[in-house]
Amino acid sequence: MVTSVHHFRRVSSIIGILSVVWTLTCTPHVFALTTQEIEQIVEQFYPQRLIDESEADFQKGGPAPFRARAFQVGDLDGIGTDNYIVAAYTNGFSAAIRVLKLQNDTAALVFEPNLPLLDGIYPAVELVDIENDGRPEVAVHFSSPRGTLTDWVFRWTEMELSLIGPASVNQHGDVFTRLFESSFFDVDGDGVLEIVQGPMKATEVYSFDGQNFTLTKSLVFSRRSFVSQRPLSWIRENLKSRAQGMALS
Ligand SMILES: [Ca+2]
Ligand SMILES: [Ca+2]
Repeated sequence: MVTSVHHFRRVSSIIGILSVVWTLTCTPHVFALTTQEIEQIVEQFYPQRLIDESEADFQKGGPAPFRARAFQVGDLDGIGTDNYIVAAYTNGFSAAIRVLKLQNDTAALVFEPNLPLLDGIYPAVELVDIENDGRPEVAVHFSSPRGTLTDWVFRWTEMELSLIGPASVNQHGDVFTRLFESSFFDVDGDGVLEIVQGPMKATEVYSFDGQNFTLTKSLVFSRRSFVSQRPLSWIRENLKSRAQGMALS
C-alpha cells in the first residue's frame, strides 16, 4: 500500500511537470513563431501595388513579374520583446518598406513610409543601434542594376519610421536618400555610430546630432582610377582608416 501511494505521488508529480512543460511549449507567444511562420507573415504583407505594377508592366511587354523581400525582427520600441518585423519588398524596380507589429501570433501593418522613390532589385534590412540606447535604428539597402547599394536610414519614433539619413528632395517634392555603399562606423570612438560613405567619389562622414545625420567630414580621392580598381573590401577598410585619420587630424 505504501509503495502504491508513493508510486501514485511520483506519477502525479511527473504529470504535473509534464503539464507545466506542455503549457510552456504550447502557449501562444511571439517568441514561439518559427522563422518559417514569420516568413509567411512577411509574404502575406507583400504590397499589392508592387504586384499590380509588375503585372501591368508584363502586359506591356516588360519582364516577367518578380518578387524579392527581406526582413528583420526586432524590439523597435525597447520593451524587451522582439515584437516588430521590418520588411522590405521589391518587384525588381519599385520598392516598399513595411513595419509589422506582432501580437498574439498575428501581425498588423502599423507603418509604411510614403517614399515613391524607393527602388531597387534586391533588398536587405539591417537593425543597428546607432546611439547605443537599446533601441535599434533601421537601415534598408537596395541593390541597383549597376550592383551598387543605396541605403536608407530610419529611426522608429513612437508610430513611424522617420528618415534620419542624409536625403534630398527632387523637383516633385519626393525625398530620396543620398547614401550609397555606406557603412556604420564609430569614427571618433564616442559610442555613437557615424555613417561613412564612399567609395568612388569621396569619403564622407555623417554624424548623428540626435535628430539627423549631417555631413561633418569630406575628402575627395585624388587618384580615383587607382581606387576604383581595388576590391570593395580594400576600399571599405581604406575608407575606415581615412575616416579615422580625418577625425583625429
Ligand atoms: Ca538606438
Ligand atoms: Ca561616433
